[in-house]
Amino acid sequence: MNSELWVEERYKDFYGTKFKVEKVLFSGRSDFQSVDIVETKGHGKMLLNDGLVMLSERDEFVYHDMITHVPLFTHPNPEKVLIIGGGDGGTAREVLRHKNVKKCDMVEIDKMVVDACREHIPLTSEVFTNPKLKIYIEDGVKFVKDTKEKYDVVLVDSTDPIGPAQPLFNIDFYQDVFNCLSDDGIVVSQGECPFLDISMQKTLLSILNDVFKNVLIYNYSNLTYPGGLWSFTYASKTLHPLKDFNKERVEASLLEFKYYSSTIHTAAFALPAFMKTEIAKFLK
Ligand code: AG3
Repeated sequence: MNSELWVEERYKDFYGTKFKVEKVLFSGRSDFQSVDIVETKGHGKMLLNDGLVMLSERDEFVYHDMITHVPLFTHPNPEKVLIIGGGDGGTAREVLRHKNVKKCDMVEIDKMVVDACREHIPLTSEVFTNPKLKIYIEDGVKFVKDTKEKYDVVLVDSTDPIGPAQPLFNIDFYQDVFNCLSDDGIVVSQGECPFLDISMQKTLLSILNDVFKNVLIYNYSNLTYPGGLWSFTYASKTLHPLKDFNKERVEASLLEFKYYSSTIHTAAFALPAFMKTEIAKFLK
């Protein structure tokens, strides 16, 4: 009998990725989803929500660099940042490396994710003690509807468009995001895998198109999400991520990165032909 323990992410009903597990560190079920943290053999600790891989210690830097630094180096002076989701802390950690940022609000619907990551994944959650970070355990959809605050950048660090994150892939949500952004505000959102879910990308881009002036999509490659190539959508009121990007600001920041660079920033917007063909009419 094979006593080895593996965790398998099943993506929809046709694809799976498997990781060898050394130890289960946390396993719970919240009001919203199942939350598991496992120690894997090849990828360090791994967080799964509803059986979908959210992060591994081995490659979380790719996602967190790319969701954060592309908009924060496009905006000339990002002072207020809002994260919707992101309960592991990785996005907040990268946001708060930017010296201009005075305040970062993180709105995570699921307290269990925050608590389990605080206990088991300090690599991302150590930022929770940063005084510039305020964590709201609340529904992000309601938060953006109710807030009177204006943010320079909103980062939608969500799970897939199933389960608790589903309302985040909706036009009402993005209209409220628009309203809580400053006049030169930017929103970047988790945009799924172009190989596996281009129809979801079309939906998200067409919603953004109805609301924002600039709408683009950019890619990054990662190690643990199904399909390897993943994307973020970029939408803004005024600022263009290539035309308004000043790469001197990256060098002047003196920050060091494991994935992002000023060259990657620009290159990430170069789309493979199959993506262009499929989604050209949704880009501005
Ligand atoms: N957010 C989830 C990205 C989507 C992963 N999807 C999947 N494995 N099917 C990542 C949270 C990191 N802060």
